[in-house]
Amino acid sequence: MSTNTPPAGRPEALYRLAERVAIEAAEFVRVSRPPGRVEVAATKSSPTDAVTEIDRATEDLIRAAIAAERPDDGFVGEEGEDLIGTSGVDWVVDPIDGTVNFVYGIGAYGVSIAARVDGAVVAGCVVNVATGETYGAVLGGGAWKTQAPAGGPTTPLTAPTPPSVALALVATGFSYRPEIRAAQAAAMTQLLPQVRDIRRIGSAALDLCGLAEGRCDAYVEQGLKPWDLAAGSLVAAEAGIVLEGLDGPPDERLVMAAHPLICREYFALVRACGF
Ligand code: LIP
Repeated sequence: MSTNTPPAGRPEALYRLAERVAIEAAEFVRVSRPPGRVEVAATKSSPTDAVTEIDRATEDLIRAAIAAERPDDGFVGEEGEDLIGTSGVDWVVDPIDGTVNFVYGIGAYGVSIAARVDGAVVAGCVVNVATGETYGAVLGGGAWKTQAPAGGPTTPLTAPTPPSVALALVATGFSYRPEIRAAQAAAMTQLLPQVRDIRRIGSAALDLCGLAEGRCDAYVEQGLKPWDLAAGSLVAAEAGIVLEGLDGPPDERLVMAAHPLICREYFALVRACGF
């Protein structure tokens, strides 16, 4: 281990680094985006799973900024190779969560940076590039939102009491793979008549931050990668939201999230609908 990196780092210090880099990266994305539609550089899991050169350049910026401060940390990013560290800290990063929105110019895409210590997320920051809003959380330290511009007033986030499952506004998303999407649509056909409505914003990180601030009441999605989930799930959890997966913590197979007052009923409904 070099002498430059503290062994694990206090969550608050890791958050400050995540926030600084996320704000810098979000500004890079904002100024880099050309007018109109952004060119797709390549596709990944399917022809609809797009990546742009700006996704790649943003992840490079984030990797370099974090390595400059903490050269012995690991890194798991959507667009690059995993880096195994020696400090016990690794960073889980989606440089642009909501890439399709970014390509089309729909104002819901964010930079998501989370820090893990020995595999547990302890700090997370999501910056909505289109609005400049910054969401943050530290494990056991609460969640908050900072209005644009960066450094503006910060508001603690506590998820509001939901009306009921039947009146819950549910955020969701779908896989890039057609065969999985078809099964998800079939399950959603069962769920939709039993809740207020759904919203498919196109960014899991912003969906989870939206749960924390009451822009929706519940969430369900399958197929999320660690970088889609890491920072936003900490913001939601620290705002009082309960998150569960298929048989334990949320993972790629299933993410369900809701306020404690409705989570048991909602989770049972989601499973009964076939998710
Ligand atoms: C996106 C997720 C979203 C999901 C999309 C996509 P990306 O991540 O944030 O919730 O529904 O299919 O996976 O690909 O924009 O980083």
